[in-house]
Amino acid sequence: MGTPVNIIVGSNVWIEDASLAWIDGKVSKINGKEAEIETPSGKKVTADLSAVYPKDMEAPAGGVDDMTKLSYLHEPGVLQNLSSRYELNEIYTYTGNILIAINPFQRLPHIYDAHMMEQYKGAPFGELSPHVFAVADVAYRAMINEGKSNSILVSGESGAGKTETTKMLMRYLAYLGGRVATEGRTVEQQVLESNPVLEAFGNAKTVRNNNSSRFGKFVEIQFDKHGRISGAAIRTYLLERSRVCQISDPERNYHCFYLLCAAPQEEVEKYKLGNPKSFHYLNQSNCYELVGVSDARDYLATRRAMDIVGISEKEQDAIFRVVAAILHLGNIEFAKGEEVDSSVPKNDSAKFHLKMTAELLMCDPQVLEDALCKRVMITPEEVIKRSLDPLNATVSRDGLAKTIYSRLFDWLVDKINFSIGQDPNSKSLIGVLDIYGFESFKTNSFEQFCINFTNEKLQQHFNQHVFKMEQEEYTKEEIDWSYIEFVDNQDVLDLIEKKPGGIIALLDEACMFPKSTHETFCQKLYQTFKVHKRFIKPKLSRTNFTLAHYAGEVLYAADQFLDKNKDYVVPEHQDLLCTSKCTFVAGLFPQIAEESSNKSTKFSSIGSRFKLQLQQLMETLNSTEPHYIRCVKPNNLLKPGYFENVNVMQQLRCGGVLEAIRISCAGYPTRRTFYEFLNRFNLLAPEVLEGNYDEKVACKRILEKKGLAGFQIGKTKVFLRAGQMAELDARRAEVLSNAAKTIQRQIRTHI
Ligand code: AD9
Ligand code: MG
Repeated sequence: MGTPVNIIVGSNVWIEDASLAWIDGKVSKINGKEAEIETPSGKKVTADLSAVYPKDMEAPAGGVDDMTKLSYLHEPGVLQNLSSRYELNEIYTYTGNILIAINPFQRLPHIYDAHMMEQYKGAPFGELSPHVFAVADVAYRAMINEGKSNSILVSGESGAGKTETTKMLMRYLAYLGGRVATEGRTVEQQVLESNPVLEAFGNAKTVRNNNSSRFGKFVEIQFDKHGRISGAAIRTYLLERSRVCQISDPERNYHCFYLLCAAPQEEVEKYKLGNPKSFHYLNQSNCYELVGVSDARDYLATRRAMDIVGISEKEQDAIFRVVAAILHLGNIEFAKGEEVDSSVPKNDSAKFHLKMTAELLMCDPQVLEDALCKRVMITPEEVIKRSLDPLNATVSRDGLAKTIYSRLFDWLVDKINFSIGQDPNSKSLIGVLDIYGFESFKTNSFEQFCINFTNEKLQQHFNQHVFKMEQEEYTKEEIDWSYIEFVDNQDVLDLIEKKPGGIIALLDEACMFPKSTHETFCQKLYQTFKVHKRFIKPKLSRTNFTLAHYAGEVLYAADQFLDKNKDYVVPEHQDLLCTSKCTFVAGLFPQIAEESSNKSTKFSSIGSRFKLQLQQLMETLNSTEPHYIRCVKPNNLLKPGYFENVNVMQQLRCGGVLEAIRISCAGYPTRRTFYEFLNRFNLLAPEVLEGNYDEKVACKRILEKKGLAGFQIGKTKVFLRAGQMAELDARRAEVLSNAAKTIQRQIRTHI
């Protein structure tokens, strides 16, 4: 992405560096294609001339607020700009219309207060410093003025600040579309208070973020014809279920478990809770408390937020009773029973927790024990009760915990949606998307596969919007345009989601076929995608595969793909809970009418359902005008003040930010129809329009007369290079002010 410039001895330049990404220096010698560079520390390095970039010595010390204003546009320039701004706590920077937000990891004073909101309200985009409020404001104005739905897509890796950014956007939209001085539970207040509720049940401390969202979220805020918030719909995606029963040090389970253990004494006693250390689902990790967070206070805050979003006292009690039940459930350990391969609660403690679980879920303890330890097999001849060994009984127990928890989470989302209410007459909406960023760990499983699939989809949306649409417009207008290359990811998407033959389809097939194992599934993948350039079979591995994603290669371990893809509630669990005496619990497990006796036809998979959800999301997004916010995590210490170059660079590459910068500068960012152009600028050369004229020719002549070059004339529009519009506007202002002076003079002479 370099600008071809002459590099000579004495030039100030940037060169690549393994640990700092880029370092600066002065060229001391040039030998053929190689340059010798002296760094400020006195070190001498040689580098290929093609890898040496000029450094802008005139660049303002505090950086520029829009990357497209950089005079030398290349990676080191971009990085330098962001880092010098970050040092001054300027965490926001534009790249054209894209907002880059770098996590400050500290509360910056006043930048989100009421006064700030007031300032951004209605201010033209770009007039004030870059800010999330400015993006929300543009979306809101566009919606009001054009009656079109808008969406704001927030992306970035875990801990980059997506959720915080989303909350700021929602707060600002609630400010713009709220009813001033209305008391009580307003729609906008409910929309805002849905956040703490969902965070209590869907967020957890991970290594990457102390408050990591373990689900994706799309909030659709509906507005009435006066621009006031009139309803909202929250859609969530793929809650991480495995966390309920499996955590590793130093992570935590979902916040709600710890909040409940820190509840007022009478509640803790009512549910026979106590120290989180005594529960298996929590004590697999040594982390119980979070620095700067009071679980006791958050418990009360969550209760208050639940009140506001319309969850009744009775429902809240039932919700926390279910949360407590899950903790007790996790403590039911099994030992071998008398019969071969059977199991029974291990000891008195296990029996106590079994009794507690049954009591809290309001179901029969014996039926609960059977549901955990036995399976009913129906053959054409008879009904057989088969026992599970302790290991399988534990798997059954964990399965039950995950099912109950995910049903509880879905219930919360439905309830919030119901109580906020949808506005059927809403003409336009603003959607805010806060979804997990690209993930690549040492071992990656089905969750990462789905997450990365999401990111491929969103990347394509971004590509289409920023790149394809731009280029299509140029092609449509038949203007000369050498195509900027970008990596199209349609091939990865096909590989994943094509029906038939994509990975998800093959996985579903494997799940439906009783004899398949993860090995046979992988063999099938290896065979099918032998020559696919995005699919790599690692040498020596029989159960792993690598996908070349747009953001890099990710190695997936397929050993749990089949299990995790099965969207299946054990019938014994279903029967147990749908007959619970607690209407809330029974309501989480509605009885589904048997549609057909053939169960295999009713197969549903997490992968396919997720794919469908994503398709719907993309359809919604495609019907809106998108705005993008790219969040960046400056360091992995989660501390203020550290800006890790290599880390940030990697994130900018993954998010397509660098390509976006390149295209907005290399292309023609400003365009006007011939009519609009003439209307605005004919006064620059009125003689051009005298007599018969052709609009297109007239536009061209005005531009030429004003000495501009590099612009393009399309079929219906004029395309201007960055900065040219400003130049024309300045001349127009000059002409107008001269004209005004002349008129004043004439008036004066007449008096
Ligand atoms: V994840 O994919 O859900 O794990 P996010 O959502 O991208 O992740 P989050 O918004 O939760 O990250 O931000 C992580 C932490 O960074 C927050 O808990 C805050 O402590 C901190 N943060 C993020 N943005 C800001 C901000 N604008 N001001 C102050 C911030 N602190
Ligand atoms: Mg988040």
